[in-house]
Amino acid sequence: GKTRRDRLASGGLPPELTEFAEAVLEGLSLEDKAIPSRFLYDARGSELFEEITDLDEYYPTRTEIAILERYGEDMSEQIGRAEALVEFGSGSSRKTVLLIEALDALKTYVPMDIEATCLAQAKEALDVQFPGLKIQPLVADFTRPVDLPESLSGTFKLGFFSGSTIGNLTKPEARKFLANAAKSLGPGSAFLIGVDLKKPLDILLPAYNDAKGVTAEFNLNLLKRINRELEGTFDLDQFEHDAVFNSEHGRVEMHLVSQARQRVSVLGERFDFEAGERLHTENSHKYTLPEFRLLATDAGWRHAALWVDDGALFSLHLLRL
Ligand code: AVI
Repeated sequence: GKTRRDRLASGGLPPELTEFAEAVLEGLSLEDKAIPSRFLYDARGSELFEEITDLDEYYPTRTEIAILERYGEDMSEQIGRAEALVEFGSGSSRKTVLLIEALDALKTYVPMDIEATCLAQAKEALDVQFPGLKIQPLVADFTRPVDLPESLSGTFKLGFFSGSTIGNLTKPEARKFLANAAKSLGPGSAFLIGVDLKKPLDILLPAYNDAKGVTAEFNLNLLKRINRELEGTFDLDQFEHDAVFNSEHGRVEMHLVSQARQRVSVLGERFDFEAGERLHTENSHKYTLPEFRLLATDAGWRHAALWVDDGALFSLHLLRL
């Protein structure tokens, strides 16, 4: 029989939308409705996430930057004379700049992303600031093993994965990601990775449910995107943002809660929501220091060093192969 993907492909949907369409139709058909969080980041979603990083309640970005500013020299010493910096996901250039400035022997910067536009922006921002640095953007899905440019073979490479984006992966996905990164970077390399820490809920939950409602808008934007791109009929007033801590899995979860019994259609398929029924849209895992150490060593890395802010909100881990 024809798979949903075949039907979508023959239905005249542009190829870049089939992955989204398939994920949404599958996710809404589940007993516990859920859509993978990577689909939160359309142009508007990325803009809203940038806004989130400036919120008073959202401590991770500013804390990670503060750790890089305070300990950059020590990090550089501990890391050693890295010649190439390979960034997983072109993150905020502010963090990258701090790291580049601290690494004295750096010759090449390789920002990696699935989105070519993010990479062009990253290159533009850094070309001017670091004229001596060779910038080699790489369009790749970094959750899989990646072939790095031939010119990097034999050089001392440092991987960088900031922002606790690893927290948006489930534990098995995170382990797989770390193992794949080890394969991509190869023997002798190092990996610097930002990880958000477990903490009291009165700090954790407001970070995902801010007073201004920016996170709510970020979450609801997923429904807007479905309406726009997939002929969705979601009534945005009939869904409410909620963020909860799932202590069994050690993660903050974002949900959209149906405010009434209602029926929604997406690409002509109908989905029913009970009043109070939840659509799960994101996981953001939080680790204790030993939990992350164990995850990294399970994935084949050696844990080499660690930096944490005074409030123990956020951590940066240096791993080696
Ligand atoms: C990108 N990622 C690390 C953010 C987080 O904290 O999990 C995304 C986010 N979701 C809600 N607020 C921020």
